[in-house]
Amino acid sequence: MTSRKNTPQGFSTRAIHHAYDAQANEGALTPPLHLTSTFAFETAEAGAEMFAGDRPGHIYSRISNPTLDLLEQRIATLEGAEAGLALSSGMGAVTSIMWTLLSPGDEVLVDKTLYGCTFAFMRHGLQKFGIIIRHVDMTDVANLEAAISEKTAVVYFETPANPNMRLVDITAASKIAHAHGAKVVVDNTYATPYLTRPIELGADLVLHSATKYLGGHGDVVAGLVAGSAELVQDIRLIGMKDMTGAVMAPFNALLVMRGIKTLALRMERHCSTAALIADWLEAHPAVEKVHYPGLQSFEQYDLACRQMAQPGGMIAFELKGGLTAGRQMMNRLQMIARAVSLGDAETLIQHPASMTHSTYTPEERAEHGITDGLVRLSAGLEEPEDILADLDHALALANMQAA
Ligand code: 7XF
Repeated sequence: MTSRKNTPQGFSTRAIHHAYDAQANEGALTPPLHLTSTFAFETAEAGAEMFAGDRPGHIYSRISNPTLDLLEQRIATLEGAEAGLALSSGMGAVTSIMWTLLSPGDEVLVDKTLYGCTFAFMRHGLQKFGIIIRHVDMTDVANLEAAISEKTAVVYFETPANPNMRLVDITAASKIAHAHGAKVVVDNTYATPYLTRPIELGADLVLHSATKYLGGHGDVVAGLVAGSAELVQDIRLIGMKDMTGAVMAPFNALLVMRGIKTLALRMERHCSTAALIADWLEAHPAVEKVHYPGLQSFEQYDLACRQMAQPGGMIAFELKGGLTAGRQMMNRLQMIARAVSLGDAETLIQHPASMTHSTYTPEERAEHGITDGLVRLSAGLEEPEDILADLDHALALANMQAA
């Protein structure tokens, strides 16, 4: 037998074991919860050296904590990055990154479609402080090439984008950004590192709403960042420590680590169920259009095949009867929850125009491709036939109206 000693461990093995030694922790199989705000210094000099950055160790839990440290190492290995950072929420991650990277006068190029609160932060938050925000349709990287200039400090996008599933070619966008000295920040919440690893494709920073697939059970609000050790350290010590204070609680780090242990298994099921639902919806007479990267009708199907290991668990669709039919359908559902968020065990459905993306004005939504009739579904882990049965029952009314 050949020795497997130096073989890099696979995704799930690292998701379960990386950087933790039970024997160094009294044999505890699961990592200890370091429920402490502060850390005692051995001597006054040792404390001073830690504050000066000349000695490793924990000072205070707004800077670092051993429980968070383990989660940070796990997201780093799964994303193929040097370092990770745990934050209180996805928005804590977005804001801590941007406050760290930007100065007044800098320009940020953001994709056309962003999650509602990210959009609000960019447009109404950052812009108030003299940062220039320009939206670019990055589904065609030629638009990015045409828009970028020496003023561009950051290129920011989600892929797939919330809520309409548009994709951005990470490799091509990173090449263009780097040729102009800009940093690339990718929100990888929808894909997770199981399906897409932006750092390996050239991005500088990846962020997650770990509230979603990484936590996976709808019981925690959390954020994660991964990137180079230098950038992540800046975000920790500038953005998170001094500007947002968006620190993750140690207990939440344990919940996210527990979720990550089963990420691969859950993503397999989310993806296979979503593919079934997308096919079923596309064939339904009441359905106008389905946006799912696994469908051959998806405009960026080729890019999806290149960039995503599988097409993911999120589906957006439009009914022939528009908003009215969508609301009727949602109200007739018996098992599927009418709820925002995504990536939970429960199948969730929501209406972006009046919920997650109500931070856009109607004009902005029209301009950014978020139609009033768009419905978003997060495929859960229930038996696929039960999800289809619920949709079938709920769509019967819409079907009658469309006929
Ligand atoms: O601060 P959060 O953990 O809620 O994460 C913010 C966030 C960042 N990026 C993406 C792609 C997201 O989807 C989110 C949160 N989205 C939820 C949703 O779309 O349902 C929030 C419910 S209003």
